[in-house]
Formats: sequence, C-alpha cells, structure tokens
Amino acid sequence: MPDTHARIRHDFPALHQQIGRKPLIYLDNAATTHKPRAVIDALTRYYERDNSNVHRGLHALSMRATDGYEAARARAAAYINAADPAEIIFTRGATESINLVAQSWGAANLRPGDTVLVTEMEHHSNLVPWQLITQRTGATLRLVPVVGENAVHGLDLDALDRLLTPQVKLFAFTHISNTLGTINPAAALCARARAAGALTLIDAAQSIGHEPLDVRALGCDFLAFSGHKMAGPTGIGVLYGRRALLDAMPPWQTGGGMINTVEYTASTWKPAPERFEAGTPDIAGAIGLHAAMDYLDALGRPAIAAHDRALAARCHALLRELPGIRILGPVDPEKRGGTLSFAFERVHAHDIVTFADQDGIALRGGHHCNQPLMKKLGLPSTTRASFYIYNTPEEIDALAASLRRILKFFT
Ligand code: C6P
Repeated sequence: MPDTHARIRHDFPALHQQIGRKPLIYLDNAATTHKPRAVIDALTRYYERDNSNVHRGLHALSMRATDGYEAARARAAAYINAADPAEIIFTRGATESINLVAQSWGAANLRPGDTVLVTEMEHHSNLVPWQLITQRTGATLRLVPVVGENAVHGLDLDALDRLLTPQVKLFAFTHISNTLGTINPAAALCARARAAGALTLIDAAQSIGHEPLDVRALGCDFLAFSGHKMAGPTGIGVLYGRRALLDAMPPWQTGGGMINTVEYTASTWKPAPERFEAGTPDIAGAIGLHAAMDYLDALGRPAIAAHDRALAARCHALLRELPGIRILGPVDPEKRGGTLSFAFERVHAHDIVTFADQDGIALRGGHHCNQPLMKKLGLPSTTRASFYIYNTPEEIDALAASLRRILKFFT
C-alpha cells in the first residue's frame, strides 16, 4: 500500500511522536496495534452522547447504546461471515473467549478417556485453559509437534493423522503463531478434525486484523480474537461459536443480563449470545471495534495481508545477512504473517530491545507467552518485530541499521 502510506499514518495519532530525539518506529504490533482516529472518535462520541447501559432501559440514551452495541455484534458477524449475529459473544479478548469454551463446553462435555488436541506453538492463552479443564475432567491433553529447523517451523501434519483419534473431542490451534509467524492451513486442519469427529477452535488473535477470515469457509466451530490487535480498543474481543453448540452450552459466568427468570433458589438462562455476557459489557469497546472493522475493510484485508508479507520478506532478507542471527519460522513469505522473531548468539533479546528503544524502535523481547515452545527450540527468549498497515519499508531498513549498530557495540 505504498501510495496510501502517508494517508494511513496520518490516521494514527500515536505514531506522530518522538522517543528521545528519534521518531517512533512502532514494530510491536503483535502485542497490540495502534488505533486510528476513527476508532478514538467512536469511543469519544459514545461517551459524550450515548453513554448508558444496554438492554435495560427504555429511555433514549439506553436505546442508542443498545443499538450501537447490537450493531457492533452484527458488524462482527459480517466481518467473519458468521451466519447469525447470535453466534458472536463479546468477551474481554481472545484469552477470555478461549477460557469461556474451556470452562463451559469443556466442563460439560469432557470425560476421562477424551482428548483435547492443541499444538506445540500455542500461546499460553490457548494452552493453559486446556491444561486446567483436562485436569479437572480427567480428559487427556495432547500436542501436535512443531517440526523443521529455522526455515520451516510448521506443524507435523503426518503426526496429526496419528493424533486425530476418535477420542479427540476438540482440536484448538492458532491460525498465525505470535512467535514463529507461521500461518497454519486453518481450513485444511478444520476439515481433517471434522472428518475425525472433532470440534475445532481457531485462535485468530494474530490473523483477525491481517487477513480475510470467513468462519464458514474455514469450517471451524469456535473462533477467538481480541479487538486491540486489529486497530480496535483494549478490553473487547469476540468468541464466535456455531449456534447449535452455543445453545447447548451452560453459562460460565452468571449475574445480570444473562437470565430469563430468577427465583431465590433457581434461575433460567437466555439463549446465546446473552447467556454468555453476564454483567454490564464493554459497550464503548464494542462500538470502537465496529469502527475498527469498518476501517480495516475500507483498506481491504487482502491488501493488508500483502503489505504484511512484503514487509516481512524485506525484513527477513535484511536480517538474515546479520552475523550470528537465527530467524524463526518459514522463509517463504506466503507461509508467514508480518511477525519475525530472531535471536543472536551473543546478545540477549532484552539488550536488543533496550538499545533499539534508544533509536525510537519499539520491539518485544522475551518468550512471547510461548514458554514451552522456547524451551523446545533451545532459546531463553527472542526479539520480535511485528508489522502493521502503517509500517513502511524505510522503517524496516531503520531496524536493520539499528541492529547492525547494536551488534557492533556488543562484539
Ligand atoms: N499475544 C503477543 O505479544 P489477549 O491477551 O487475550 O488479547 O490475546 C492473547 C493471545 C492469544 N493468542 C495469540 C496467538 C496471541 O498472540 C495472544 C496475545 C501478545 O504476542 C501478548 S502475549
């Protein structure tokens, strides 16, 4: 999107600042993205004009807030091509969405002898909830291995055939790895799981703001994502679930908003989505997320994906020339998203991040909530650069130049 770079950057107020004397180069987008003016304005407009509680009042403001909140639900359904807005549950983010499925569907459906399958590249948010619920129910947790050295780092698809036994009740996997950058073949994985009789959950935290996503084409049963990684506000996210599954799932949190009738000793529940949204939701967040989805679709998600890949390819080409570097994930730009993790033999990731910050460059260093994967790869931590719609090729060049200076200093 080179011709529109300047216009896109103009839309993001936070980009226009200096860190010390250097212009900010924000390359920590896998952690969270910045927000365009359209999203900030939607939040402000809501609080200035419509602020009220939803589904509870008959006054004008409450009706406006309810309309805005429900319009956001319909927008989210359209954004991922869900059949019905009732399949969209608003949550705090991908983490809460996955916990909802584990606690509600998992507690009701898993038994000793059952298996939950995840992969070795899962973020802790798509691993620990399954550890907990399999331990509680007596079910077993199994992992699809990550294979291939630096140039591959993909899932072992042969092992998947062996692992998808009739005991597997659910296969939960990330669409794009936040550490490796690997894009998993989500539709094919869902088809294989379905053929084996298993449900599927896609962790779309790293893909939702970067690629076109269609839950019906993917054939998944659940899909989880966060608003803040797609130019939307923090504190809002979505769980998509197939209607029939959601209707059969018990509530996981209880309170106002999700009940039909309450007696002193017993209650009945509303259907989805209200059943899973106890208490006052993040109304402003949902309205801000609506604005973010409109913003991204106006740019065009195929164009966003192409931009990510072009930047990742440029970064890969420049960084692999650096001495002693190990870059994780696939080399083929078609197989990776806009996230690049790397490690140097002699310089710790935290030193890289601290020194790059002095050049105004925001990176992330650490285990990226992938501790078991890091252990498997024999790395204590990596440095990660992750790109979004407002990043430019010149920023990638500045990153490479900064890394050269840092390496020179340390060696
Ligand atoms: N990854 C990163 O810097 P929340 O925190 O709920 O918005 O998203 C959790 C999550 C789930 N799955 C994947 C693949 C993720 O990357 C993340 C968040 C951030 O990589 C914070 S650790």
